[in-house]
Amino acid sequence: MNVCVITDNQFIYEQFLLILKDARYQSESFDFFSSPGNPLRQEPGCQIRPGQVDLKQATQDFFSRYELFLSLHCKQLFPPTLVKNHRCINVHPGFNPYNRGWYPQVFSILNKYPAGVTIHEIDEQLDHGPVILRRQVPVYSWDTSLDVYTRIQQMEVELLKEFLPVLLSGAYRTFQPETEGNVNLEKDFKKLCRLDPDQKLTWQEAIDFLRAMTFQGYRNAYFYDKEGNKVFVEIRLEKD
Ligand code: 0FX
Repeated sequence: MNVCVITDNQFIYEQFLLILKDARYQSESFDFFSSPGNPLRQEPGCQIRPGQVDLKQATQDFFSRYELFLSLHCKQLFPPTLVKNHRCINVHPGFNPYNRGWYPQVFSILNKYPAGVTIHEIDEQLDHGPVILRRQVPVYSWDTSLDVYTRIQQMEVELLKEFLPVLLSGAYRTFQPETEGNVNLEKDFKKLCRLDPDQKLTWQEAIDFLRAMTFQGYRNAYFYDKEGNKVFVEIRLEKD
């Protein structure tokens, strides 16, 4: 079977290549793409050369080459012609229907909705279609966004390892999530980043806010001091 894998996430890409080394997948054909402007690093010694695809510009001819489209953190919304006429599956780093959209674990730390992984068929709305499977991951009081995200990525890899044969064959039942849930966009995250030094919070709210925004390698939360300096803030938590 011909599978089109579209991913903008280097870690998931590399892990997926490892999964595909299993003998069960040797007779299947996987093509890899990322979104324009976001090239994947080619793995040393790996024959697979990832391409880039702009799904808005892609032709019917391109779509008809594949029997399955797999989004492993693809940053593009799949167009209606694609999702209506082809089987499309999304691996999403959130527990649908809660905090669909951008950076789910950040919002789960803040609003206490479940965090986890959802593998679902793609429809025209963001992280919305019928659920094939989903798993929750715990969020501890000492977790930062990075800690929860790392747990989520491990869970994504575990689920792909276990269920890829079923995803490929289509031998699964789906269910509709219990509610429409809620969606967060990139702009919602960006808005959160700017702290208001005069905002009144409890300690618990302040700690939860800062740990939701702490992800080593990214400068997220910031404030402007009286002199106009922009100052980034993160938190370190240590469980006894
Ligand atoms: O690939 P991904 O983990 O996932 C994102 C969306 O959250 C997801 O819902 C969507 N399906 C997918 C296509 O794109 O995103 P990322 O690799 O850009 O970021 C990973 C984490 O890094 C994120 O959860 C929080 C953290 N991060 C990222 C950026 C860019 C920050 O804390 N600050 C940032 O500025």
